[in-house]
Amino acid sequence: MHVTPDHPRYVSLSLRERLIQAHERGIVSIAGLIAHGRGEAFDYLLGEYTHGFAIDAIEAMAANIVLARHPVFVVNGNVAGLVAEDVVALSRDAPLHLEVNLFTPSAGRTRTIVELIEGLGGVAHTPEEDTATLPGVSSSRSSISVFGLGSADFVVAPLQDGDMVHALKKAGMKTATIDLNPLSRSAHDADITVVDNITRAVPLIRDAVRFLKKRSRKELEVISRFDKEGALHEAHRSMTERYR
Ligand code: PTJ
Repeated sequence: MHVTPDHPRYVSLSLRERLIQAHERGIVSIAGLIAHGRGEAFDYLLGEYTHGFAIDAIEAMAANIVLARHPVFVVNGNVAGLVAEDVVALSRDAPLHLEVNLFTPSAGRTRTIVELIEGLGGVAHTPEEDTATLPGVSSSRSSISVFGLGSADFVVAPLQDGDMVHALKKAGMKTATIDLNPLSRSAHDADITVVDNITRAVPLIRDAVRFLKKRSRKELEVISRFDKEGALHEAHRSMTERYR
């Protein structure tokens, strides 16, 4: 479908088109297309812009990335389909590790996503290089890389179905997520939740990381603290107000 910039829903329709094309290239699953529709509905309620509560979360996430010994960003089909370039750029700037971990398991899709990342100049871990097990996650997703998630002290796991963030926390890792749904399990389980569209959030995380790298450890420790309950409350409030 060709969408022209003068269409009133240009940005939203372009994202949809990007995801459909990524599905056709074997990156995004069918379930991923459904998940995107759910995200669109929440984004509509948010007014499709980045709120102050998301900016606060982005700054806290960026400070944690800079402070971490071994930060890891989890890439699934939707993340790769929507923001592969930005995520690779972030992984080089921070630096942080990327690990491909899929909800709907498929060796072929994992390989396609790894090739996409490598084509953009990035590197991605997969469990195939050396496997560890993450207890509490259903299916083959419990297989993680020893050098990626298996060594992580801070994990950014965006657009997750629910048990991943919970399991990472149980394994003792500090976690962050990006999720347009402030009611989701992941949004509540993560230490830091960015309620925003990942397409808007990742470029801002990259800017924040670049800026915060110049700050002292003491300053970073202050910025890294985050009032998650307050942020989720603000997200609920702004959605309800817009709905009214
Ligand atoms: O590629 P795979 O196999 O790993 O599958 C990935 C999906 C996303 C299909 C899988 O993790 C899944 O089923 O997720 P859920 O349970 O649908 O949850 C995804 C969450 O991401 C929902 O709360 C959505 O509202 C949210 N979401 C969807 N699109 C965006 C989003 N959040 C931020 N930005 C988006 N663009």
